[in-house]
Amino acid sequence: MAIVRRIFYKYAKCLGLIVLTTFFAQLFISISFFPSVHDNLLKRQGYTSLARNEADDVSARRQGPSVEDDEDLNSRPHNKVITQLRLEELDFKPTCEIKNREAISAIHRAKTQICKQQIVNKTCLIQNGNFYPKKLTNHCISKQKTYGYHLGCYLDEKKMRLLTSFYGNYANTNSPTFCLDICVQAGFPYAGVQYATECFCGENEPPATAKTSDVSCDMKCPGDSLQLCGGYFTMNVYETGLDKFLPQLPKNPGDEITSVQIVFLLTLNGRALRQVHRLINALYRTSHYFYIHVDKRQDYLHRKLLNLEKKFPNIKLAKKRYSTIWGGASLLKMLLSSMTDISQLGWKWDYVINLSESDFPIKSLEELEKFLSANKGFNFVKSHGREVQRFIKKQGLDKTFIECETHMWRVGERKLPQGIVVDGGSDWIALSPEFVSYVIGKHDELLTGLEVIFEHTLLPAESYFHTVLRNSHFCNTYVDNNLHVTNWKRKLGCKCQYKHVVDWCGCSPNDFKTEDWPRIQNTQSRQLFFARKFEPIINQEIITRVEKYIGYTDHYLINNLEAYWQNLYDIDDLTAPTDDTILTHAESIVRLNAKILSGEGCQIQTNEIIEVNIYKYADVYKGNLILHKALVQNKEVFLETWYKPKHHLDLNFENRNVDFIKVFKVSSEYDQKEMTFRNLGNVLGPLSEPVLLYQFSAQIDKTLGNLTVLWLDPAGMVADVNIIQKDENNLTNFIKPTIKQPFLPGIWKVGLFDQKKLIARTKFLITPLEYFSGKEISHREANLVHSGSQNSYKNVTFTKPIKFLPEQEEKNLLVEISNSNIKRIKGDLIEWIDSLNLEFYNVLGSCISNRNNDNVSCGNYKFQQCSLSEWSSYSPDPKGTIGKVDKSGRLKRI
Ligand SMILES: *[C@@H]1O[C@H](CO)[C@@H](O)[C@H](O)[C@H]1NC(C)=O
Ligand SMILES: *[C@@H]1O[C@H](CO)[C@@H](O)[C@H](O)[C@H]1NC(C)=O
Ligand SMILES: *[C@@H]1O[C@H](CO)[C@@H](O)[C@H](O)[C@H]1NC(C)=O
Ligand SMILES: *[C@@H]1O[C@H](CO)[C@@H](O)[C@H](O)[C@H]1NC(C)=O
Ligand SMILES: *[C@@H]1O[C@H](CO)[C@@H](O)[C@H](O)[C@H]1NC(C)=O
Ligand SMILES: CC(=O)N[C@H]1CO[C@H](CO)[C@@H](O)[C@@H]1O
Repeated sequence: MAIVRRIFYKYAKCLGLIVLTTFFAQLFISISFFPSVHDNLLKRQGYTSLARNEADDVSARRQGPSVEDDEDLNSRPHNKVITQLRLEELDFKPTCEIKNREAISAIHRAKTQICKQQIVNKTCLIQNGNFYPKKLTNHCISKQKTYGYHLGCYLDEKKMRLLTSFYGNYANTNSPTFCLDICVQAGFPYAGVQYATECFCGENEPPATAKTSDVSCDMKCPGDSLQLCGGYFTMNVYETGLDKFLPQLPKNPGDEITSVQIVFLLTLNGRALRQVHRLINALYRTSHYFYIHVDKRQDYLHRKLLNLEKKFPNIKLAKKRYSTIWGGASLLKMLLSSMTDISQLGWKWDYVINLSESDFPIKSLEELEKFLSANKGFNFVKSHGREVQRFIKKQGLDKTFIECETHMWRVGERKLPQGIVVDGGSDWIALSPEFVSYVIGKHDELLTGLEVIFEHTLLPAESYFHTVLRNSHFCNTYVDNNLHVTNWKRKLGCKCQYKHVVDWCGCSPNDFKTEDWPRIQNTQSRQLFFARKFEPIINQEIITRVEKYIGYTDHYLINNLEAYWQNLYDIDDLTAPTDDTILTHAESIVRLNAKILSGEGCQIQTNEIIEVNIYKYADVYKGNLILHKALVQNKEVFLETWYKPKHHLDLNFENRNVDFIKVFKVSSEYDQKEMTFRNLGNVLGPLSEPVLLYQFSAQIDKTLGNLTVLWLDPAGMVADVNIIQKDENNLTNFIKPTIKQPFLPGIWKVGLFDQKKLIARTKFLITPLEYFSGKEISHREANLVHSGSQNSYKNVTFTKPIKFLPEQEEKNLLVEISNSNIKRIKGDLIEWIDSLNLEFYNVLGSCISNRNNDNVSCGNYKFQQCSLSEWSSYSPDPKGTIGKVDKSGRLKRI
């Protein structure tokens, strides 16, 4: 049981990693374009032919980019539809009878009883009808207009509609109140009902000349038979009580700067420490402040940044840390808690700006200061700019979500309260201290009500601040600009990639790469000061280019400007004891290095692994670096060993032209959005999730039929078969085999076949584990994780023998070896591990780090000082290191 639990833990951790790499990903559900009401109305062929039996929702008309499939997925119930709660799976008695199918599905999918109980409890409260507020007060109401005031019956015209901002057709529910609610929600001053089922909203009062006798508005409302809902081309028009909403337009600054002090609220995740340093270098002035929240699970980043607090009085790290998930309700909790903290630090500031490790300024800080100093008191948020009902649907605001087990469970529909405007969009913000102090201060009924709603909202940070702004007395400080440009590529970014953390399909923007440069350049004359996302592990050149663009002139002085290092493993990580695969792997590489040195007459003894770093140069992966302790000539020193995976792609069998195959490779942590593996060193263990990536060039042989992929396990068994349909017109794709964990350790082969002919072949290593949960693996554990999962293999038989498959005799041998491998532990196991790694990795060199900065000769080998080895993580990296404060209050890198 313990083992199973540990495997599960490890598995959950892998998942977590994948989540995290893509996590601070923009939290933004894509919104598809909704054609203006006007277009729609003009498009219809005459009024009466309007499709009156269309779904009870305006969003039935669809248009626009890649989000459509998302919506389908979002409205689909999860897994098999279960209509009754299986009480026998619960160790508690539900407080009510749960009828909602989404809630039932969530309760069954949740793993722990405590989470199940939480979902049950909330669902019961919601079912009772007293959970959410039914009505909230909007404090941004008009002095002249009154909610529900009937202006009269007006004549409408087919060519010139009276109210043009929204149109919806509600065959069962329409009524003046129903329509008024919709128009209030969207923030419009006028609502009108027509032809019984139609609801219109508008910004401008209909002309008095269109007014007609009330008897012309004579159709009963489907949602309330006591009320009238206009007639044939006649409309009952009402006031919503709101004024026409106009966001503020920020001033363009003059040349004078009145002083402005900014709090940069950095909410960080991941391990890109050097990039965080680079960002702080770019934004630092002694007059500004940094408040840093590091995700609770990211102890590496947190540990490394803690030093800054001691060095700089204007940098503080959040003490209360949250584990936030993509789209999770905890995100808003974290932001509000951070803002509360900020307000108690005694800092004097004019703006708080929210940034992550993947943001970077695209204008000089002086330009931002000028701009903000000219616009003090405003609040910067970006609205979705679409039709509100559609936004609510896309964003899932009309659904209840409950966060537990680091998952957002969808448990059913809800009705948003009457009376308030619903707004949202991007979750990148710049807020004034007055507004922040209102939000975190003594709660009025509006804030308390919104709190209940947003604690159960997907992507809360994308709507909360917008909605509070629009409904509070701060509504006239609203600026529709988040100061950010975001690299949306929805085709790549909207792949439902967060399904394992939320019951929803979300989108994420892409990283900027060198080729996206024009997009940044185009922002020059616009009031945009930051861009996202930037990830040096994907592309660093663009960051250097942006720096130059915003006025950096020191690049020629910066050592290793094109190098990038990112930590993968650190001995002090809280999770280090369970990094069994990477630890097993790193120790083996280090032994391999000792063997090579021994061949040079240099005997060393290797000791514990301190760090593993990824090393890239000029955006090309150059290998991994392992920092470890060792005894060299009986002195304990630090060595850093540089190594790289070998390539394993065989093409050109039988002289066929297969030049079209550009990539045919297995690794793990494939990032669909960036179309790259995050596991650059191909370090795979039995519990990894390998993925095959293939990339064909357009020169692909047109006569080729479907291609077949065969996965062969180390025992010579076919584990999975996949078909690549060439006609799918998709030349880059990935295949995730259906093989279950644990993968049989050893060398796996993957073949690509045209009919029965082998045209490409690769292999990958599943390393056996020397460690299990940080301890030397036992017989029992090895038996569990090293024996494979052959019962999950596809059952395939081949009529003709294929060269790729072993002959029977060889197969028998392989099975025998594989069976005996399962039993290997200790020295015997290490020997096996080392022989495998030898086949898959090349050691490229080692450097030494000792006190007296000397080169050290050992046998025929001469260790260079790491600080002098340009590949070493000890090599100077001014751009990735926090600089020193100079006279002007900036951080100087050199
Ligand atoms: C659910 O409600 C029951 C009964 O009110 C209570 O005893 C229990 O602690 C609640 N559980 C959770 C997880 O909220
Ligand atoms: C390729 O596979 C598809 C789907 O499996 C099948 O419909 C099609 O006939 C196959 N084409 C060839 C040339 O075998
Ligand atoms: C090909 O398929 C992959 C994986 O589904 C997808 O990411 C990519 O966008 C597709 N490309 C095209 C051109 O359809
Ligand atoms: C695999 O298929 C063969 C023939 O189709 C069948 O005889 C054999 O029992 C199957 N094996 C398993 C494990 O299902
Ligand atoms: C160490 O070796 C490097 C190159 O091999 C050389 O440039 C450097 O001067 C040496 N340093 C010392 C202190 O000997
Ligand atoms: C409103 C807000 O502050 N939003 C964002 C701040 O930055 C993080 C990314 O680090 C976003 O995820 C928040 O939603």
